[in-house]
Amino acid sequence: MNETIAALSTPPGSGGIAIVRLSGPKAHVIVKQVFRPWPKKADFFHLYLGYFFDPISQQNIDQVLVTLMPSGRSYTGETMAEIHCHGGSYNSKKILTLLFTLGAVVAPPGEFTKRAYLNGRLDLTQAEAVASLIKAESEAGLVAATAQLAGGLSDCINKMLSSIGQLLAAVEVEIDLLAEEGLNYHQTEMLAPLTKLQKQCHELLASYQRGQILQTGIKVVLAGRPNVGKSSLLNALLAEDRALVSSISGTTRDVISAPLEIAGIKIELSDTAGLGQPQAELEALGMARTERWLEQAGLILLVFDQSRALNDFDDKLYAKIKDKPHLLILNKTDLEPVFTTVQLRERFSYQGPILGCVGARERADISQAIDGIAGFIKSRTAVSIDSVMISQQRHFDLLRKVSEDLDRALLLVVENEPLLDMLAEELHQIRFHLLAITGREHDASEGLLDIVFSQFCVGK
Ligand SMILES: Nc1nc2c(ncn2[C@@H]2O[C@H](COP(=O)(O)OP(=O)(O)OP(=O)(O)O)[C@@H](O)[C@H]2O)c(=O)[nH]1
Ligand SMILES: [Mg+2]
Repeated sequence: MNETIAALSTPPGSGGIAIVRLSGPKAHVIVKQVFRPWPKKADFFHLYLGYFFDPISQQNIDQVLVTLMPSGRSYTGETMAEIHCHGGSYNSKKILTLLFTLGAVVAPPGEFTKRAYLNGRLDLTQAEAVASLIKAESEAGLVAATAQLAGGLSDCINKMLSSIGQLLAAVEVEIDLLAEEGLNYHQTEMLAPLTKLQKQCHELLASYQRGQILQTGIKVVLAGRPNVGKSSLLNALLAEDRALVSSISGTTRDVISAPLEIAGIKIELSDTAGLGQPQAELEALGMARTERWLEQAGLILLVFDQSRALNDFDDKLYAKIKDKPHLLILNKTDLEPVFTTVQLRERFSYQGPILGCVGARERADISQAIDGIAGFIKSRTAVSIDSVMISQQRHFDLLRKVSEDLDRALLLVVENEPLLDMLAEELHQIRFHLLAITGREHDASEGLLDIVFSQFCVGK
C-alpha cells in the first residue's frame, strides 16, 4: 500500500465538475507540483482555489479547487488530496495523466475503500455498505445501506462477540483451574447467554430476506390463464403501453419485464404468457418460459377474469404457485361477474386479499393492485428505525455457521459431564465466524488474550 493511487471519483463524461482523488504517501507532494498558487500555510480540509499547472508545457490547464487531508483523518486513512476540476472527459483525463507522470498509479476498482478497510477506517460490513449505497436504486435500499454504513450491523456483531468472549474466557479459565481445584463449572450461567445468542442469530438470519428485498428489490410476476388481462395490467401499472394487448388468446409469448417502484422498493414487474391449452408450438414455448419465471418470483400476482368461468387450468395453476408468495387479482370488474369472491376463496382455500381491478386502458383502475403490492412489501420489509438486518449472502452464510456452532455448544452445555475442551473449541469457532463477518478473523487470537487475562484477579 505504499503506492499513491489516483482516480476519477465522479462518472466519466461531461458534467459541471469532476473530482480526481489521490491517496498515498506522495499525494500532497504530487499535488504541490501541479497546483498554483500553493497556499503559504496549506491547512487540511480547506478548499483552495487556483490553477492546475502542467509542469511539462508550463501552462495552466484548468481552474480547480484543491483540498488536502492528513493520514489518519481521511476516508482511506492515508494522506489524501482531492482536485475538483471542470467536468469533461478530456480535461479530467489530462489531469489524471499528468498525475500519473508525476508518480501516482491507477487505482483499481474499490481500491480507496479497500485501503479504508485495511487501515481500520471501516470494517468489512461498512465497506460492503458503501458498495450497496452507491448501487442503491430505491429509497428503502438507500436507508438500509446507510444504516449498515453507520455501523448498525457491526455494533450488533460486536455485542455478540463480547458475550462469546466472556463465555470463552470463563471456559478457558475453568480448564486451567480444573487440574488444581476441581470442576467449578456453572451450567446455568452458560445456558442463558448461549440461548440469547442463538435467538439473536436467528433474528439476523430471518432479516436476510427483508434486507435482500430492500437492497435488490423484488421480482413480481403477473400470471394467469390467457386473455384474463395480464398485459393490460402491466401497462396500467407502468402507465405506458409496454406490452401488446389483444382480445386474441395467447397474445403474449415472451416474458416482458420492466422496472417500477412501489412503497419505496424497486420492483421488476414481468408479464408472462397465459397458462392454458396451447394452440400452437410457439404458445407452448411461451408457457414453458412462464413456468421458469414463476420459479424465481418474489411475488406472484395471479390474475382472473371475473366475466369468465373458472376451469381446471385455474386449479392447476393455483396448485403450482400456492406455496409461493402470491396475491389474487380479480380483473375485468367492469363486466358482469360469473363467480363471486367467496367462491374464489373457497375453491382455492385462499385467505389473503383479493384485489379488484380494471386493466382495460381507457377505464383502468388499479388502485387495489398497487395497495395490495405495497401491503405485501411492507409486511415483508417492516423494520423499526434501528432494527439491524443483513442483506449480503456472505453474512447469511457466516451466521448460519454461527447458528450451527451454537446448536452444538448448547448440546454440550446441557450434558451432565460437560466436555470443556470441546465446548471451548465450539466457542472459538463461533467467535471466528462472527469476526469474519466484520473482516477481523485475523484478530481471533490477539483480542482473546486480553479478554482471558482480564478474567484473572490481580496477582494470580
Ligand atoms: N372489459 C375489460 N376488458 C379488459 C380488461 N382488462 C383487459 N381487457 C381486455 O381483455 C383482452 C385481453 O387482454 P390482455 O391484457 O391482452 O390479456 P393477457 O392476459 O395478457 O392475454 P395473453 O397475453 O393472451 O395471455 C383485451 O381485449 C383487453 O382489452 C378489463 O379490466 N375490462
Ligand atoms: Mg398478454
